[in-house]
Amino acid sequence: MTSNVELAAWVEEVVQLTKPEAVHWCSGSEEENSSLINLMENSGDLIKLNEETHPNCYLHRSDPKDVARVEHLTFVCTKNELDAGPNNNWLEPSAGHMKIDKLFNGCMEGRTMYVIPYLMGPYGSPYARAGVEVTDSPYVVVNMRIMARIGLRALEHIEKGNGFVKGMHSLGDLDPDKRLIMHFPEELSIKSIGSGYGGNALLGKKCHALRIASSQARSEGWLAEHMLVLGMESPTGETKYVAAAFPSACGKTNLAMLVPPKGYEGWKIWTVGDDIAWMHLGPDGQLWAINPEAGFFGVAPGTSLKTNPNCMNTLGKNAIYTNVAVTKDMQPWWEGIDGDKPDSLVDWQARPHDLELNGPAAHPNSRFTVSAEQCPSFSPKGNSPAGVPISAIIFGGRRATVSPLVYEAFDWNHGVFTGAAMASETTAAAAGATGQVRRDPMAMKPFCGYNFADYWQHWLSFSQKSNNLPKVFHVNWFRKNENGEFIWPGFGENMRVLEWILGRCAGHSDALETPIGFVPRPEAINFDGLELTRETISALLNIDPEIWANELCEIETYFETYSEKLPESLRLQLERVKSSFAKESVA
Ligand code: SAT
Ligand code: MN
Repeated sequence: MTSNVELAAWVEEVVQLTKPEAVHWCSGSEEENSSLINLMENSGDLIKLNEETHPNCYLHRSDPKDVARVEHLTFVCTKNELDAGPNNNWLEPSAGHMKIDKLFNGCMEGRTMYVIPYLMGPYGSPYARAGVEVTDSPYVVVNMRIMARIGLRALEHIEKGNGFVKGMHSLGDLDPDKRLIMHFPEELSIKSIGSGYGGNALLGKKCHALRIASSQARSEGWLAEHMLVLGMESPTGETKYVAAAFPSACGKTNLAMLVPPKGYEGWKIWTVGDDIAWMHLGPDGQLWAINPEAGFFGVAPGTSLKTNPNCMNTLGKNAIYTNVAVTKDMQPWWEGIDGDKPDSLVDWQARPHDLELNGPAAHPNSRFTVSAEQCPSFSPKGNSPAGVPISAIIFGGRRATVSPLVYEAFDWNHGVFTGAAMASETTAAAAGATGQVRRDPMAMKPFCGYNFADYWQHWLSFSQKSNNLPKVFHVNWFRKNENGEFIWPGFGENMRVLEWILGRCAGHSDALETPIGFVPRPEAINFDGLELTRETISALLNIDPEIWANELCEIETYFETYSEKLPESLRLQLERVKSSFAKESVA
C-alpha cells in the first residue's frame, strides 16, 4: 500500500471499476518475480527454455491476433482536436473515458490486479519520471521489471511528492474488436485494454516515455524521442555520443550495439539506449540525453552473432522471448539466427514448423526482453543521472531509393526539416501491411502525443535557446539496386558512416554541398576492404533530381495536411531545397 493519498485513491477507483479478486502491490523483489514466473509456468503463459544453454530464460506465446502495436486503435484524447493533430486518432477526453471504461467495467473479475510503481530514467536523475501501471497480466509485471525500474524505490520516489503518470491496463478478453489504447496527456494518464503485446501493454515504454512524455516535454522545454543513444570511443580514449531516430524494426538495436569492423581496432561503441531518449538542454547549451528505459525489447528475427554479437551475448540468460520458435531441446530460434536451420522446430504458435503451410517459424515481430546492464557494450554512463552530451542527431528511414547513404543538414532548422520530411517502409512492428513507404517524421509517427505541427515548432524553438546544439544528419542503410538487393552491407560497417559523421562534428570530414545537404565525397568515407565497385559507391551517394522532385512534391502534400499550423520555417526550408534543385538543373 502507499502513504500517497492520490495514488491510494486512484487505485481504489480502478478496483471499483475493474473488480479484481485481489490486489498486489509490486515490490520488484526477486522472490516476487520468481513466484510470478511460477504462476505463469503453471498456467502455460511461460515455458521454461533450456536451462543449460539459456539459463533463466522463458518463452511466451501470445494470442496469434495480438502480436504488434495497433496504431488504428491508439488514441490521443485532448480537449481540443487540433492539439492531437492529424497525426493522431482523436477522441474528446470524456468520450474517450466513457468508451474505454465500458470495456474496463468488471474486466478483472476473478483476476489479481498488480500495482506496479515504476521509474523511467536512472535513480537520482533530475530527468527521471515516475508512473504507476495497474494490470491484470503477470507477463506485463515481469517484462516491466526488466524494462523499467519498478517497485519500492519507485514508490518511494512517488511518496516523496513527485508526480506520476497513471496507467491502467487489462488484457480484457484479448478480442481485437474490444482493444483500445488511449492517452490523456492533459490528465497524465493512459488506459489500455485488450492487448498483452509490448508496445500496447508495457505502459512505461511507448505510451508513457513517448506519447505522454513528448507532450510534457513540449510544455517543459525538453525532447522525448524515439532514438537510440550510443557513445563512440576513439583510439585516443575520447567518447562522443550520438542519438539516432529510426522507425521500429529498422536497426536501432543493431546500431546501438555495433561492433567496429576490421580496420577499426581501438574503437569502441558504448550502448546507452536502443529505443528512447529524453534530451534536456544543459547549462552548456548541449543536449544531454538519458535512456528512460532499463532494458531492451528488441526484434529477434535477423539477430545473430554476425549481425549483432553484443545482442546475442546479452540474450543468452535472464531473458523473456515472445513468439519465437523453439528447437527440439528447447532453445529459442528465429529466422536469421546463426547456424543451420534445425530439422524439427516448433513454430511461434506451437505447431510443427511448416514454412509453406504456416509461414516463418518465429513471428516477424517476435521479441526478446532483457536487461540493458547485461549488454557487454552497456555504457559506463548508461545509468548516469545527468545523461550524456549529444554531438550528433541522426535521422534515418528504410528507403530502397531516394535517400543517399548519409548527408548532413545545413543547420539546426534545416535538420528539423530533414527529420520532418522523413519517410520509411512499414515493418511488422505494427499491425497492417509491411513494405509501404509512409511519412514518419523523426520516426515519431506512431508515438508523438500531440500535433506534429506543434512538435516541429518545438524542435525549431531550440535554435533560439542554444548555439551549441548537435549537428543533424540523415542516413539510409537500406538502399537497393535494380535487382532489389541491398547495396550497403550495413550492421558493423555502419561504423564507417559514424566515423564520417563524427569527423563532420569535429570539422574535418570532407563533403560536397548539394540541394539536400552536405554529402560525403566518395573518398571522405572509408570504404577500404568492402570491395564496393565505383558504381555502387556512386549509387550509394547519388541524389537523383527527378526522384527528388517527386519526393519534394510528396513532402509538400504531406506538410499541407497540417495547413496553417505548419511552421513557416519548414515551408521556407522546402522552398529552399526546391529552388536549389532548380538552380542546379539550369547550371
Ligand atoms: O512494441 S514496441 O512498440 O514496444 C516496439 C516498437 O515497435 O518500437
Ligand atoms: Mn521503438
